[in-house]
Amino acid sequence: MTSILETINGPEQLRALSVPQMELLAKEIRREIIEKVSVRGGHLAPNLGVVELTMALHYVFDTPNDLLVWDIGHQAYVHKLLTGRRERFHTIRQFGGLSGYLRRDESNFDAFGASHASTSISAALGMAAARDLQGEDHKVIAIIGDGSLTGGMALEAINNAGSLKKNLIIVLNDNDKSISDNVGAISQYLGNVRRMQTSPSYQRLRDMAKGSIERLPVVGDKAREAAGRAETSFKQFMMHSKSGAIFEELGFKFFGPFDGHDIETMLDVFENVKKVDGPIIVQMVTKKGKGWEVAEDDATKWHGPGAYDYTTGIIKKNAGDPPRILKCLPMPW
Ligand SMILES: Cc1ncc(C[n+]2csc(CCOP(=O)(O)OP(=O)(O)O)c2C)c(N)n1
Repeated sequence: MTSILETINGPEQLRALSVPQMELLAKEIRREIIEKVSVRGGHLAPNLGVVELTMALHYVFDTPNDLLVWDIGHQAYVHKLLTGRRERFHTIRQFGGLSGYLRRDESNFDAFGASHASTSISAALGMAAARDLQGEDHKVIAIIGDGSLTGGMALEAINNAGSLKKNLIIVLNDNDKSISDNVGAISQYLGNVRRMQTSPSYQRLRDMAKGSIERLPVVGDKAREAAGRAETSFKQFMMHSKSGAIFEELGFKFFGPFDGHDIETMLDVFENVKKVDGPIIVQMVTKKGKGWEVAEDDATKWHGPGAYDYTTGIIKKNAGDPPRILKCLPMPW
């Protein structure tokens, strides 16, 4: 039987799926990543953590016209699987194969190639400035982990973005981890954010959204059902929204935290933030290693393992054949 993943050649096919189908696809994607990465190793746990988040982003935003700017790019395997590179996925991190990070010459869905941490917000802000100069109106979305958010370049970009007020969406992939456990004040603050009260931005968004639901022309059962669904999701949106006061004071509208594994919630949240102007931060809480018990239990060990046996969850001492590049390079003798 054909899997859903085998039918996905780009985001168009993803956008035609229902939420239950997307949930099945999430399982298939995890299986594909666990199996293929086992051969030569790679960034396993970060990718297992962003399966639903990546699907929701490609579903809601008009990629590649809207620009997804992934920080580092080590967590972009799901993005690759959804953007026409599924059949070459087994070549990842091998000579002549797909890059383990993002490359603009590999796909027009790769808006930015990095591999260095903390670069995405700066890059996205530059893209937003270029967009405005050219009179275009696409969205620019930076996706950054809570570890990378603590890097100097990210903080410099926050400083800049909060004052320039350009339309820019920052999705904080908050898994409470860097390669190992996070340390420092920002990490502690983000933990507190999860326990804080409703933000003023959230209230503004709720009022705006409520108004737009009431104005929806309800014709026929399907439309009525859609309006009902939207109303329920706004209620969920309300309940979950907490305040990122520091970010609000720095000029951002802050939404979240939301469950970064709940596809339906994320579709609603991204649909809603799409309508909000100015710099925005959306906090999505994810679990590093999600969906594979061994990786969930020790996300540091499984951040970037070498080759492993996925039937036993044992990392191999010897990673198999030497990298192909050694066979291709001219020898110096
Ligand atoms: C400048 C720089 N320093 C260190 C690294 C090594 N590095 C790769 S992934 C990573 C962890 C990033 O944590 P986070 O942004 O929270 O992403 P997660 O892996 O948790 O999804 C680090 C530090 C890097 N890529 N670039």
